[in-house]
Amino acid sequence: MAATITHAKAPIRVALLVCGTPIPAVAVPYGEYPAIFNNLLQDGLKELKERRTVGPETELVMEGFDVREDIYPERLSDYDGVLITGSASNAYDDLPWINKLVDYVAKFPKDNEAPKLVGICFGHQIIGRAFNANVSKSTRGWELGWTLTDFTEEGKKFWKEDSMRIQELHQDVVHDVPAGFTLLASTAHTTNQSMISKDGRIVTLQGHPEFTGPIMKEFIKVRTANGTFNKDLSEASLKVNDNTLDRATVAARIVDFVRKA
Ligand SMILES: *[C@@H]1O[C@H](CO)[C@@H](O)[C@H](O)[C@H]1NC(C)=O
Ligand SMILES: *[C@@H]1O[C@H](CO)[C@@H](O)[C@H](O)[C@H]1NC(C)=O
Ligand SMILES: CC(=O)N[C@H]1CO[C@H](CO)[C@@H](O)[C@@H]1O
Repeated sequence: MAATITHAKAPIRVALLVCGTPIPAVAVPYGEYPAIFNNLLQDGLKELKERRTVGPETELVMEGFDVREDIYPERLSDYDGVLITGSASNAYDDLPWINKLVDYVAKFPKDNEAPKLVGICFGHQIIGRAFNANVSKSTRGWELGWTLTDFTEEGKKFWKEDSMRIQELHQDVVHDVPAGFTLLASTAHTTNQSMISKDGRIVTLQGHPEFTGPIMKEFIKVRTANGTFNKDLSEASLKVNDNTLDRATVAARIVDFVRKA
């Protein structure tokens, strides 16, 4: 910080509830989820600065909390947003840390001072479960890699685009839209790709805006080698792996959603 007189605005503060650790082929070159999500959110902030939605001095500070180790933010009012990551675990597993997270989301404060809540993949499914949606394995198997996701009319209003190109890496789905939520996006594989709570405080995404093409390629390679993905699925997803993603647009919308205007 320069020792000049500034009218520093408080930074945008995000608590990341870390629910998993990426495979070593991803974690070694790209970092664990705190680093990967920090990159995403900083790209979103950069986009908002380019659009002059926020001033050039605006900062974003992200802190990670490993909820698998029962570590949660001490004071929620310290944060503008709380973001729940992906995981190799299943959102419907009956494990103490997962049950606690579901309970935490169900009781998440909703007053105007409370942070906004964002769920990505496993986080989307945890939010579905917390609000009594049926979360279980898709009958269609894996949805994998670069995917064009269509927005609903409500989704076009929220995301301010007609569609979203995003990475997918899941076989579990939220089977219905829970009461109090509105569907924002769908694909042929998974109807419930994104939702918003009717009070406008919770937003979810089934896809992974934090995964770039090179990150996704590592997941595909490792899980094809160990038999999780069959050859056809693997080849189909590698073929579209270098396609353009709407990473900055999605990241900017997430940052804009959580920040206090
Ligand atoms: C959840 O959805 C799956 C797939 O459609 C179905 O098999 C299962 O019975 C449903 N569970 C509940 C509790 O509705
Ligand atoms: C394949 O690798 C992934 C990532 O390491 C792991 O989550 C999954 O359980 C493995 N599956 C098998 C069948 O070994
Ligand atoms: C698997 C799936 O996509 N299920 C449902 C998602 O939500 C819509 C709207 O409630 C249902 O019609 C789908 O069947």
